[in-house]
Amino acid sequence: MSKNQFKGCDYYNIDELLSDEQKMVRDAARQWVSKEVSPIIEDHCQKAIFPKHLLKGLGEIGAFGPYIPQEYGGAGLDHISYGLIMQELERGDSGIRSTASVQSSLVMYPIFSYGSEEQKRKYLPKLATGEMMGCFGLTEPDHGSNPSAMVTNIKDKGDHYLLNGAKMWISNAPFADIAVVWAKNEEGRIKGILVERGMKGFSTPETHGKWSLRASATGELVFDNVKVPKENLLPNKDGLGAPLGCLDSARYGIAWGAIGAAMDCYDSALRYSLERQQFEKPIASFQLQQKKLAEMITEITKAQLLCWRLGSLKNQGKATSAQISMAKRNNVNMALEIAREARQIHGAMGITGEYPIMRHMMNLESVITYEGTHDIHLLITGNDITGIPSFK
Ligand code: TGC
Ligand code: FAD
Repeated sequence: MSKNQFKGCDYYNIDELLSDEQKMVRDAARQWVSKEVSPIIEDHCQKAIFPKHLLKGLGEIGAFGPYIPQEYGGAGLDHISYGLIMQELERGDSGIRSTASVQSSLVMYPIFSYGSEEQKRKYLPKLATGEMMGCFGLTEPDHGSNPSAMVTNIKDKGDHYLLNGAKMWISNAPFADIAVVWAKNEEGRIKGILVERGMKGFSTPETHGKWSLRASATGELVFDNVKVPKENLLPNKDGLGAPLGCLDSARYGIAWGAIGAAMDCYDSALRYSLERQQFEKPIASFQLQQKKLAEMITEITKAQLLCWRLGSLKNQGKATSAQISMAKRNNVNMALEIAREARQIHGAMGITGEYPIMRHMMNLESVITYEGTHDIHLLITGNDITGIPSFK
């Protein structure tokens, strides 16, 4: 079976809700993924190699900072366009979407929203083209769901800060040129600081042995008395709300991205079930297989509508963090369930790299954990509707 037969799903004519620009951006990303990602991704995943040669193309299709204004090198697009790009990238592979999510929402967004004018001019244009790559360090070995307890810290030494601590599970860390790092100052206030590769005492060991997101490079950030110039501090926001604000943007992109992975699994399962014959009939003719396929397209359609509405609210500046959590949680879980069902429809073939299913399924096991776990997003909804936080 060719890997490039993908057709998008549009059961409810959602394309009619999209502008010409949004459809153009989506189609360009779709074509790029079919041409550049689909043919090579399985091999890179099997070998656990990040396809670094794709960075230039990601920059060219506007995947780095799609909603950052053009004067800073971004594409100046709206949030639905951003979502559609993430959807198409994750149709290719969650690891590729991850790289773009981190660069856009966790590196460019905080520099754009919390940075000085000099920081914006220095970093954003190069980040937009992929000439410079970034990563985002919030999670620590002992502080994942509860980042407020982080121990990484900065001390004011007059003309510089001294940074100590460690971050873990950091996407893009092994090759990033800069890291947006969240650390506590002497008063215990969380600050964002830009750490550059090459600073003495800063290292980024790679995390090996992952069964998930194998084509994404993950690593640690280790800070051993790193001297960071004062001008590298993000001056315009601090407190836990600063990193969590970045997560809102990334979680929003993931809600769309998960639809891409689900569409790829559905597309492959539908085609396979129509071609594969057992008991002298296509397996698609059996009610049990039709139930799986019908439920898949129903869930994908619901997820698309959720994201389209969320994107419209985001474009109006009205999307809440809790609404974003609901969409991230629902859509990633939806995609994971679809990947599992699609794997069964493909029978034994479903475990091979001949089809994208098992790769999506394994990737989604990370996606359901990072950017806030499935449980944490449920608790965010619980907090929002009851007014009672139950995290602690
Ligand atoms: P809490 O007391 O609720 O809030 C502290 C302050 O933050 C504000 N806030 C937010 N601001 C913006 N956006 C949000 N989503 C926000 N949620 C809360 C809040 O208003 C408050 O502000 P202020 O001014 O009153 O101080 O905080 P808490 O300590 O009780 O924690 C709440 C909880 C558990 C929901 C939060 O810590 C959380 O979301 N934990 C999950 C951690 C997480 O998602 N980590 C992700 C790391 S990055 C990553 O995974 C990248 S993967 C990238 C890829 O490869 O794609
Ligand atoms: P824990 O917080 O230890 O949670 C373990 C389990 O306990 C989960 O099921 C969780 O839901 C549950 N739990 C925790 N607290 C509660 C509670 N209050 N109530 C109920 N249940 C609870 N982080 C970054 O900062 N930057 C990155 O670029 C990044 N990239 C990542 C890439 C990958 C491939 C992965 C796997 C992770 C990445 N992360 C990154 C880290 C990710 O955000 C964390 O793994 C995630 O936030 C969960 O933290 P944890 O793994 O420490 O799990």
